[in-house]
Amino acid sequence: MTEHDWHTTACILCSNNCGIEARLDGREITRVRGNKRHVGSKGYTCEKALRVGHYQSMQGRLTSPLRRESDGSYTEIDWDTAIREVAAGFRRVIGEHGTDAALYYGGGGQGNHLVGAYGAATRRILGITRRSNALAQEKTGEAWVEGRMFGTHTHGHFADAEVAVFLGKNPWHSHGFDEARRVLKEIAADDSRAMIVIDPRRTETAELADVWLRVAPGGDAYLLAAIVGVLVDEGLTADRWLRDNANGVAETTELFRDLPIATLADRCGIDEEQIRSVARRLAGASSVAVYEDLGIEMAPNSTLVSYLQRVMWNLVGAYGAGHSAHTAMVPLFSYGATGNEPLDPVTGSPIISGLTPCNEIADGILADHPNRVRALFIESANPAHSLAESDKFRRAMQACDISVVIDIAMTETAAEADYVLPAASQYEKVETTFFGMGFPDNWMCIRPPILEPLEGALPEPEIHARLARELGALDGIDLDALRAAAEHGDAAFADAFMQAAMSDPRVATAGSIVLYETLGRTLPQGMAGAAAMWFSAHQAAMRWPDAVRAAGFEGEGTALGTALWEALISSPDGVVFTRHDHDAAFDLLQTPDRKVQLAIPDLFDDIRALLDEMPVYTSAEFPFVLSAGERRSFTANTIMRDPGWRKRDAEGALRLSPDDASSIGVADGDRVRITTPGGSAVAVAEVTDTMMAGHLALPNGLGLSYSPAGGDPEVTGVAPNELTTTDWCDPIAKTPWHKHVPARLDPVAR
Ligand SMILES: Nc1nc2c(c(=O)[nH]1)N[C@H]1C(S)=C(S)[C@@H](COP(=O)(O)OP(=O)(O)OC[C@H]3O[C@@H](n4cnc5c(=O)[nH]c(N)nc54)[C@H](O)[C@@H]3O)O[C@H]1N2
Ligand SMILES: Nc1nc2c(c(=O)[nH]1)N[C@H]1C(S)=C(S)[C@@H](COP(=O)(O)OP(=O)(O)OC[C@H]3O[C@@H](n4cnc5c(=O)[nH]c(N)nc54)[C@H](O)[C@@H]3O)O[C@H]1N2
Ligand code: SF4
Ligand SMILES: [Mo]
Repeated sequence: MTEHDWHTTACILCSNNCGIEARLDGREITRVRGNKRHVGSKGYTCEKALRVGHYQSMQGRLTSPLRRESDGSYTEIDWDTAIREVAAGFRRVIGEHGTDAALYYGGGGQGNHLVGAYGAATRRILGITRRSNALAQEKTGEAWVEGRMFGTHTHGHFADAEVAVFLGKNPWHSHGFDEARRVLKEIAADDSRAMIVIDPRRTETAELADVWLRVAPGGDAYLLAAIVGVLVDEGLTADRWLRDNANGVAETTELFRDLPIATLADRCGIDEEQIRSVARRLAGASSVAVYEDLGIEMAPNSTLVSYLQRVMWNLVGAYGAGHSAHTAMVPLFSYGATGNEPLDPVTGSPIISGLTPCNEIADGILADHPNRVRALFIESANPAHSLAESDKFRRAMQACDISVVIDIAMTETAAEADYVLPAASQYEKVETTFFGMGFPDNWMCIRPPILEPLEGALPEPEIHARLARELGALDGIDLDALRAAAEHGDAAFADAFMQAAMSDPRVATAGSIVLYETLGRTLPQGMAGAAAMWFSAHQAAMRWPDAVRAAGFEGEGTALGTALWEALISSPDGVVFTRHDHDAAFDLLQTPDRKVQLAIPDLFDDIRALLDEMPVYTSAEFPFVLSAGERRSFTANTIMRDPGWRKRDAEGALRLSPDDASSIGVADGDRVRITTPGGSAVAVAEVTDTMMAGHLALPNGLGLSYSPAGGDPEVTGVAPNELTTTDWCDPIAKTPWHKHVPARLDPVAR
């Protein structure tokens, strides 16, 4: 690769993965600009992409596999030794204690998901059935609701909906759809459209809103029940639409009839008239799109709120008009919940979408139970920092017989592992993400590496392939024959691969690794890891042939899949792979009768209980509510370890209202001690009138340790999960209430 050159790639700092062009100076990304040719982002970026070079050039990249010795120190070992010992270690634990004894955590970040396709093969080879990842501390409640109502995932069309509602979501900073800031400004400037923001904080998005509902923290269930109550009470429901397109309508609406709206309004802290006018605006709109996110998914009543907001927009007929299900080249996870989810053998909690609840992983390991987890396989995730109650997770890792972490850096999680395997960075290997949720158009982008892997590090597909070989999973598979077929073109390879998969179960088990070792070897330099997507491309063509053709691909059967695959593998600007008509939304529903199932009777008692006495989670000891993990201008989960990437808010300030600041006697910039039931920390205070009295916010992703060149490790800011506890969570999905942590503040002497 040449120096001083622009390379087409993507920003990896949030799920949008905006297309960028990066200029390389040796191995450093020195300049970044938006890629105007990119099918999704069309040149858009936010300020974070421009500083993504701090990811690629971070100090302390891992360059050798490491083994932890009995004194706790790490020894560098060669790759062959590492692969042999990790394979033997997992095999031994599973052999002695059964497949329940191992858990796979992670499998992808914001910009890398090919990892997950290869990790899945390793899981199948080892027989690991337990798994989890960050989705099981945010989206499993939503998935439980969506599975019941739609049998699949739905997404709002914010770019063109008449009314856009952001519920505990600040897209100005957190994005979540293409060109978020441009779209927000467009809605704000258009008198015929409306933006409704439901958030206790006057966020950057709230500033642009037509209606800002300043809900009391944790009050969303009351607010949404009230809006639904008004829709029913004032006869604003789309009755004809509901008759044609939904089941369970009468039994659901019955619950909301004659609700005391004034009482609910009082509880959520919003004026009854404002609630009524919002309900009327929703009912009068031709399309409504709602985005729920962590502000409700990590707060009291989270699963219930996920349900109530969907009752709201379906009662006004917004499925297919602002929302719809969508295609997915690879589904991020399953949205097929039925309410009869299997229970975890140790903790008894439901395994929603196949994922062990994050808040219970540590307890499941530390439990004195014969089926407890004793082996942890972690990749592309930093759970010792990102999961509730970090100290408990660290203890759980230490209690395991074996743990392995695959990462690019010595993270908080890697520092607890028995084996640490160094991965190539996201600019040093082919990558993609599985976050595509577009409708009527959906896109996917496979991006080639722009750099060689750092010496000593390997791309994950190669790590998994080596593990598979060591475990004997490829023995007896005629890889040469498949490779030869691949040389003869895609049709020949498709024939040969399908036949091999049908006649030999080992081919299906090692799936993506077989593709990597055969088709992958025939792809251009650096692209072998993309081979896993070959199967997905063919599957997409089989599932949605008309939509794939409408997106511009030609052919029938395998030929259509080949056309799509060949475009994907050679289009770093991304590919629109399905194009639907708007009215195809109902074809994509996965319910048996292709109708919305409005009723989830399991939640009806919780709705009735909203009229009981309202629970209060604060106390005299902990009078504040802390939102632990806010998204800001320079936060990006724990992807950016170098604090120098932040142009402002260097330490990640604790935000509080002027009233609270004066009552406890702190000024802007002072140090303040925050104490919760889980722990205590000192932060720098930012006094801001965007905060409501009684409400505090700390950013997400701070408190990482980093050693500047030649220096000692430094920790900047507060790690939010030193303040959280695993028992503080939703009763159904066990998702944490990080946005509602009771807290106390004390000034720190200057
Ligand atoms: N800059 C940046 N962008 C990111 C990320 C990042 O780390 N940094 N991470 C990405 C990831 S993984 C995710 S999941 C998304 C998350 O994206 P968001 O969910 O949008 O991010 P948050 O800032 O955590 O929370 C959203 C809002 O919830 C509000 N909130 C707090 N308590 C309540 C409440 O009780 N009710 C309501 N209605 N609102 C409340 C907060 O004030 C905040 O404005 O962001 C993604 N994008
Ligand atoms: N208190 C509190 N906790 C939270 C949140 C909150 O709001 N409050 N937010 C939660 C949410 S929504 C999420 S999504 C999670 C995110 O937390 P995690 O799922 O743990 O993910 P990341 O922080 O994105 O960490 C990604 C890891 O991948 C590594 N990495 C980067 N590139 C590569 C690569 O190419 N290969 C490999 N193998 N590794 C790589 C990084 O070094 C990092 O260790 O945090 C959650 N934790
Ligand atoms: S952080 Fe900004 S530039 Fe990067 S993917 Fe997200 S929205 Fe795009
Ligand atoms: Mo997330």
